[in-house]
Amino acid sequence: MNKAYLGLGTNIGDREEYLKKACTIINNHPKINILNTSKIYETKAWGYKEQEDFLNLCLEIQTALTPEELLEECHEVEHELNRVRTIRWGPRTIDVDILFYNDEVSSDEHLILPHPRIKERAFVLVPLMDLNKELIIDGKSLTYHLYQLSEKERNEVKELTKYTEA
Ligand code: X6L
Ligand code: MG
Ligand code: MG
Repeated sequence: MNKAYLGLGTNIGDREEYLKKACTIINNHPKINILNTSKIYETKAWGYKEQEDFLNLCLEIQTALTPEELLEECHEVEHELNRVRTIRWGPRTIDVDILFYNDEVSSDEHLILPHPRIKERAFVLVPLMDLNKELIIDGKSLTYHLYQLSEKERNEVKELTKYTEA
């Protein structure tokens, strides 16, 4: 069995519902089991700034799929949840990225492992730290990479708190 980490992001419509549906589709796959789910974070958009805030979370999974098969399943989830690609880095109902697959390192242009941008993105580093504080990228810890980012970037990742009626 293989262990992998996925990153999910959404900023259209009922974002929590999209996260929930994506997790259900992923966990219903006969060759994938979700082992652990991070907290949900509300995050400011990176890349293309003029869009709604995202919800981001990460999953730790166990899978019998190869990295290529897992990537196909990630795309299948995006397809089932009606992701439409218009603006590059623009709004999406769901984005599912493979962050780590065991400790594999690959520079294949279709599937770079670990995900090449993890260390620059607080919206990935913070939820990953919920799951595994021992993960290493380029010889450094997640905490190290997080503190290389500006305080502003770190502060743009907030644990989602639910307001319930008194
Ligand atoms: C300069 C140029 C600096 C581009 C950064 C960063 C581009 C991130 C794309 C960048 C640049 C991305 C999410 C997001 C996107 C998400 C939040 C991307 C791809 N996905 N913002 N922006 N959460 N908060 O999941 O990650 S688009
Ligand atoms: Mg992404
Ligand atoms: Mg993606």
